[in-house]
Amino acid sequence: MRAFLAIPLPESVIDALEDLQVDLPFGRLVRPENLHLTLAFLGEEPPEVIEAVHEALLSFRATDFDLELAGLGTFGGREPASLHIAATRSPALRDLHARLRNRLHGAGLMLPRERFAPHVTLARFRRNSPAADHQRLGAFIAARGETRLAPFPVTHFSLFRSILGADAPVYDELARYMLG
Ligand code: 2AM
Repeated sequence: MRAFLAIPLPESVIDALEDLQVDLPFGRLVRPENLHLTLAFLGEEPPEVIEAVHEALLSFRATDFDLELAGLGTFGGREPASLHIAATRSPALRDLHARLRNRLHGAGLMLPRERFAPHVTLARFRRNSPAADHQRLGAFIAARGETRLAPFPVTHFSLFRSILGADAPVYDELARYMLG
């Protein structure tokens, strides 16, 4: 089972992100129901491992906090693979991520060592996109890159199953873990 832990977004934030996506010049837009901020990608694991993670998270405690999304960026270097809006760094978010990592480790799941770059992916791009598309994306980021959304309270995070399809992935919320 392919699974991940993520913060779902409130309707008001999804609306604002959709407004931003409308003006994107190219790329595959992430559907509104799929917009989220990943805390930990668990990967493809047997159901027993995901069950163990769930058990370990039932007693997980963390305080609630406000999250701000601000600033557009890309991943993939010179050949961008995706466009995202970043989460403003906050001690609460960093702490939540670090403590989750520890808890997952305790449940037998070692996450790869990589820098936590919290973000919400807005669009994905084909490999070998024409240079003109890169220019249009650059212009979009130059125009809208400073976008800053109103902070919103994070009250919970969720365990999602991801089912990959020919088209967009389908994310099922399997469990919800309250903060605060
Ligand atoms: P992304 O949006 O930056 O691609 C489900 O795939 C979620 O897990 C996405 O938010 C995705 O981030 C994230 N994720 C992190 N690492 C991943 C990986 N190695 N493979 C697929 N998804 C990953």
